[in-house]
Amino acid sequence: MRKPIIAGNWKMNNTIKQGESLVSDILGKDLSRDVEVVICVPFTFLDRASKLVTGTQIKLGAQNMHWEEKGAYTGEISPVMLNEIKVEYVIIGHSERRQYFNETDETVNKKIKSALTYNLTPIVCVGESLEERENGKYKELIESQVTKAFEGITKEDAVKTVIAYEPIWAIGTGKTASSEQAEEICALIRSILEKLYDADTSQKIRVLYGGSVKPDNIKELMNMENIDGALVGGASLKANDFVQLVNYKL
Ligand code: G2H
Repeated sequence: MRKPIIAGNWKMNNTIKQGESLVSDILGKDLSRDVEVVICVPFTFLDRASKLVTGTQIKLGAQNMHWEEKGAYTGEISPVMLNEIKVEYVIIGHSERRQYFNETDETVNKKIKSALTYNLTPIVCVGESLEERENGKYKELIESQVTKAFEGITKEDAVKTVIAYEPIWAIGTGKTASSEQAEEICALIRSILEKLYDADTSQKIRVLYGGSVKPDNIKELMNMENIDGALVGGASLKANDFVQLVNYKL
């Protein structure tokens, strides 16, 4: 049984003050115990957020990290620094990082390995652009992204990861992939994992969908066999919406 995850990706939103108020609004409501709840907040809020969520059901994630432990990498944050403030998850290779900050399949692979070394759970993002979807090459692209991301990673480590399928054309655009489209690719990802490892390993890895997930489409998505949760941007910035997503079963 794969425990569902609802992970908020705040992106570059919320000052410390705004973050405190959002976290306290979320914690003020009942959250389903059957769901793993994660918030991935900006670096400036991580330390404060870590104190706020300690002892609660909410787990903390970063939105990026460098693969090295320390060194001359101006502007970067290391896995050791995330460990120090009890961060448990880290988003790796979000399409916005691939698109605006030159992340490649190679850096994604290095970051996943490093996250695993430092006991952080990587939420590995993959997904195709509109052009790739329209030219019909999207399945090959997903296969290549997943294969390169997991290169050199053992199955014992692979089961500790989470994958998020985020079609770029559905991110922040209000266009959601239909639940069937999302399921098709999440199932494909599982079959790629089966090829890379084995059936048992592929059944253990949680695959999330991300891209304009909202309270009114979460149920349909979660009903799909291969979708184990959601990586949520916009709707994670409103306490009511986020809590409704967490409580999708209720
Ligand atoms: C996709 C998603 C969260 P949104 O980037 O990672 O954002 O829900 O705003 O489309």
